[in-house]
Amino acid sequence: MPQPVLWHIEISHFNEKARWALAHKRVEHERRAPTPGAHMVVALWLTRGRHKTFPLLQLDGQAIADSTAIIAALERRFPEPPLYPEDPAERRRALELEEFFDEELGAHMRLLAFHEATKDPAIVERFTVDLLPRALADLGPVRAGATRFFSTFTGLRYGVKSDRRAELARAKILAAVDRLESELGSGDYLVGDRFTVADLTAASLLGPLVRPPEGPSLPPAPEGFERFRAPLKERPGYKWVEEMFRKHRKPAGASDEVAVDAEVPAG
Ligand SMILES: N[C@@H](CCC(=O)N[C@@H](CS)C(=O)NCC(=O)O)C(=O)O
Repeated sequence: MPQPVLWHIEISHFNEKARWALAHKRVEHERRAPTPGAHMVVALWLTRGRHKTFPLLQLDGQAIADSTAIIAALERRFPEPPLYPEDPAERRRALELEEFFDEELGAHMRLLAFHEATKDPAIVERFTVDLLPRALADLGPVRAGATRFFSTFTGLRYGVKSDRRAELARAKILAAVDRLESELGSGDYLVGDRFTVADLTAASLLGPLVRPPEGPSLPPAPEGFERFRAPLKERPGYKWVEEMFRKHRKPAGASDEVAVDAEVPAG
């Protein structure tokens, strides 16, 4: 069987979920990172038009989109070490928490980060340049075009310019931190006494807020985002995310990072 291939976006927290699951299970794999924007064409191509988001995992001849489906497939194919609890009631709860953080936190975190970033041209440029292939990033007109593309794309696709949506995103992130802390109580983990998919999901999706060193490398936080996160640093939920990354985010088992530009893959 060929090695699994993870198609991903380096800075993205939904993508970090899939990378973390692969690392946890020590699955050797290859990684490919097309330029964001172009990634939607790749996703549509690989899934025959069914999905347009990354992460996407090619595993045993199948193209699996969505971080939740990817973790489910990895759990079946590489059961050890498990991310799902064995006990059926605990498993249900872990999957419910995964869904809660996916639906109620993930997109809001992205929206707020982009909302604050698009107010700061220097950060947008730095961010865009990090995403471009090296040879292109050095060309002034390409940088300028890509920076404009980033602002337009995130504005149209995610509505990041809206102050009302940003306000909702702040409320949703705070509600997710509240829920995290109340679910944890005095325990170390969300479900039972072991690290599960629930912990992995909450920690990955809060990653952009906490910016732990073990997580993806991110451009400097925009000023508005920094103002939002600063008072949260003393919260138990924030410290818990730091601890999850420190204890459980093993380095990648990726054998290879293959830079892929806008080309559509074969197969
Ligand atoms: N629920 C999906 C969300 C993934 C997602 O939103 N990925 C973004 C990057 S962070 C993407 O590919 N966006 C393209 C689009 O929304 O069309 C998952 O868990 O994988």
